[in-house]
Amino acid sequence: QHDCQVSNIQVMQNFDRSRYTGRWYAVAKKDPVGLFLLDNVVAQFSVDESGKMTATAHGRVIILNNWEMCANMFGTFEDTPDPAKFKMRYWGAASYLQTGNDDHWVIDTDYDNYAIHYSCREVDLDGTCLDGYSFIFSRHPTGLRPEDQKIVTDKKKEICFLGKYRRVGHTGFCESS
Ligand code: AZE
Repeated sequence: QHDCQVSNIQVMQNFDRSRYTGRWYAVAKKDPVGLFLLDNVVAQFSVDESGKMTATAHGRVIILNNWEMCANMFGTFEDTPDPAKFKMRYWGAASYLQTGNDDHWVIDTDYDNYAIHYSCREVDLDGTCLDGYSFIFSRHPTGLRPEDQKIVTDKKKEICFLGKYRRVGHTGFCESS
């Protein structure tokens, strides 16, 4: 059940995007290769009048060698045949921030407490993920509830990212923007 093949990764069944809306605090992340959000990552998901999912996110970044700032990011989601798998086009409020088009999969969520996100940017020749990232989100800025921790650990294992996460701190760095 976990051979680490990206194509075999199980995602959330019957994903309900409207229940997923609102604020999510990143509590842990697995980084991709290259520049990435460092900490203070908060995402806000919405569903517009036409039913399309959109999101904003902010987080601390360091760009141009040593410039620390809060990155304000936007994302739009393209649906796929699987309701929990999206293509996310994203860009920054400022032009020098990153743009991209990544997979955005919801692996598991209870909508009220935790969510596990997964994105593989590059699949290796053997079908495993060569370059990917993942966020563990909580509805609570204080972190995951103890009862959700085992579920999250099991899912990290299933997506073959166990041991690759770092805790995401929240110091209020991005709260003024
Ligand atoms: C995500 C939540 C949904 C909205 C967005 C997300 C991802 C954002 C990035 C941002 C990277 C910025 C960098 C700037 C220098 C998944 C958190 C947009 C990947 C590296």
